[in-house]
Amino acid sequence: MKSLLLVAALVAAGASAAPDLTLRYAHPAPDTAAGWEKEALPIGNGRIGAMIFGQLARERLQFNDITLWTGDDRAMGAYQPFGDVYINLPGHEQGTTAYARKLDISRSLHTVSYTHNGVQFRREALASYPAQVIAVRLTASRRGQYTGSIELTDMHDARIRAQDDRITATGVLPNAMQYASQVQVLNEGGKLAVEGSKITFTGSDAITLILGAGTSYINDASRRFHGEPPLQRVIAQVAAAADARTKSTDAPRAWSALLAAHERDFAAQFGRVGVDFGAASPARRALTTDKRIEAYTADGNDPELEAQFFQYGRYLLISSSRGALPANLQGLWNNSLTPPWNSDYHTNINIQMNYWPAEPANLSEHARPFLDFVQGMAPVYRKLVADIAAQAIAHPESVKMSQPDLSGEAVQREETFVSAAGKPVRGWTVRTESNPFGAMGYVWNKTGNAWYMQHFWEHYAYTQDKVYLRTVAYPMMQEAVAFWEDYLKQLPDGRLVAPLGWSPEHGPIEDGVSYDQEIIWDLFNNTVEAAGVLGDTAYRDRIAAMREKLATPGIGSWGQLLEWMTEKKDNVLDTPGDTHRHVSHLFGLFPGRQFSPTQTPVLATAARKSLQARGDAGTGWSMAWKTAYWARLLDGDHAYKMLRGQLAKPGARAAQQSGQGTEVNNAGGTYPNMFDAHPPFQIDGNFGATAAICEMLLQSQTGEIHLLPALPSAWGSGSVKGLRARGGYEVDLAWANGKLTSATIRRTAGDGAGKVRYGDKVVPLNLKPGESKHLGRSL
Ligand code: FUC
Repeated sequence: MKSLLLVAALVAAGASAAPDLTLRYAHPAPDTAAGWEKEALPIGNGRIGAMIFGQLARERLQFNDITLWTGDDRAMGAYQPFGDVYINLPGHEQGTTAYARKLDISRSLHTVSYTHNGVQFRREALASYPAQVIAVRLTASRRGQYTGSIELTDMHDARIRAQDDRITATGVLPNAMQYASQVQVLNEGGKLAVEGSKITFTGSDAITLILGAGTSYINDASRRFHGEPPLQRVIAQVAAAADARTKSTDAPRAWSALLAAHERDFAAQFGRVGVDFGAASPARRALTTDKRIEAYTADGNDPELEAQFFQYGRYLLISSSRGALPANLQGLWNNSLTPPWNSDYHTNINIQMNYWPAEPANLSEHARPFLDFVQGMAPVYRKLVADIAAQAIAHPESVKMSQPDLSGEAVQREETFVSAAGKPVRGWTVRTESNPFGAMGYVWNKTGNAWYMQHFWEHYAYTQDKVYLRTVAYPMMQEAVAFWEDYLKQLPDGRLVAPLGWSPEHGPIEDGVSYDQEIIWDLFNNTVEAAGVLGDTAYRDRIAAMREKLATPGIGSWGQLLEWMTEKKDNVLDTPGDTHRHVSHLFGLFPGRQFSPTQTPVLATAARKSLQARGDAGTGWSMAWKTAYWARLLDGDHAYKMLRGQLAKPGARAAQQSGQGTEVNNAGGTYPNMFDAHPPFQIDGNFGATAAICEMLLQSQTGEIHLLPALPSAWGSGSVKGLRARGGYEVDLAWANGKLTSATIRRTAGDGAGKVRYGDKVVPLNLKPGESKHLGRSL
């Protein structure tokens, strides 16, 4: 009876079966560039990864190492594709039935299965973090069925040779980066032979492939980013994975050891967060993912697909951010020698958005590659700024200050980095584009330094790791503060403004643009809090006083939050018809915390006005950012509308404009493989969507743990477990009929009291690490 009641209560609370976390398809991804981008499926261990096509007669794993870059400390270069592993199985393309291609994102396992000549064939593939290899296992329901060959290719003319059961590629890029890859072929039954640079197998029962890859890149400016040659490391990784325990290779055992260690490792991160936004219909569940996205585009109604999209962002972050470099514009998946925007590190939204989900979605350690990247680049950036300032002081006549361009796209300007007192500014800053050797390009994005610092602060705010704050984050934040202390300009009325900034990719270059002002406010505000935590009170008070002198964005003629200090009168900028994708002047709403409906309602109302005017359609990342904005404005239904548009297939805006009556609106959208479309594929939209969904469910930026701040009516009943809140908390929530039914808050770290908000009600929270509190529907 008791258990029946419990079941009834769970059903009432909307607890359904855990959402299906497997992407599935009934056909292979075409072996074309479009097939790669929209249909092939990604696996990755945070450093190396592959896109898998699921082809029958010639399976392709296009693989990458996140450090394989051309360019150097001057030339941007581009993130490079590494090579491919081909599995040739001649004849398998004909007469195949029961084909299924799947990616289970809760296990990080890719499978292909099909029947051919009455034999069931199966392939599994994974990218292991513990073993640092990619592994593929091919099995069949009958013995002796595998006859074919393995090829290893390379995109940069490496020397490739096959010997015994291994194929090895080694090469050097023009920038002197060394790289190596190796695939080992383990056969069970039948025989292996070397044929040129291929390995053939005849009549084998099963085949296991172990792929290793690496480069000599090291994130260390003092070594000019050149580390050890990778070949010996790659050989050792492959050998260890091929059989960790004995000298004679035992492929089934090697595979099961690899699989078990991989699953344990992956589950320990992925499994921290579970979501349930409600159940989809059995008819929807029966669809393959591509068809499901189409059905969703037509009528929504698939909370499981939304849950999958949320978790896909977490899957992609674990898979592309756990190595020597942070996730780039495509995470770590790239098939092109000339990828869009070099698949680089863009500083005016893109790299930051990649890391928005890391802390709230309980993947804090996956923020480290980004934080380490910033630390690693800082010496190069510091020297660059110092050199520019020294040059400007020694040769003032050499400084070419070009006119700000009022037409939209800004011209390149020269910076002096000389303070009003005629001295070089302290610290460093960034341009819009950057590579992993310290080279930067395109327009200066000077508050990029302060925006980066937000991530250092947030890492502390969520983890409450004071050693990290004191030894890593605080000194970095203070250096960024010093830069702005030296560089801010005082207006005659005493207000402080950032000189000559650019609201990203929009409008003129001028003093005091809102984007800059808000990011500097955020830096000062976080630094004030950090100084408070560390007891640095004199410094804290000085920075707090400076924060108060910063010019705050004004409110314009139609109630909008001004993007520039003065309202533009050119009939384009600052009009209700301006739908530019960057909405950077609302930074203070998200990811900043300067504006909020509860604490600064006037500014929040102006932000809402601006956001409404910018419209819902946008590129992938733009839509994700707007989703988060609506969540911070506590408008769950509008946030949901944005999510609906982003998760729809690309082209919905065109459909809407041509009168096809679709409710959804996007300029990006989601490809069949669930990669976000800028378009083209750009991963920030995936990460931004995951972060925005976190903001719909839980917020903590104002000092309160705000439960279900922007729950959309579409998610009537559901639950979430394991989201993180600032202050060292982990939160589980359940709701029914749009109302909170229970909350469990666990404290994992930190000290001091907190507060919990649901709707208008706020209650105090006093937890020590290890303690938890359960709250009911009325807190
Ligand atoms: C910024 C954006 C573009 C694109 C590029 C990689 O410059 O304005 O839309 O996302 O980064």
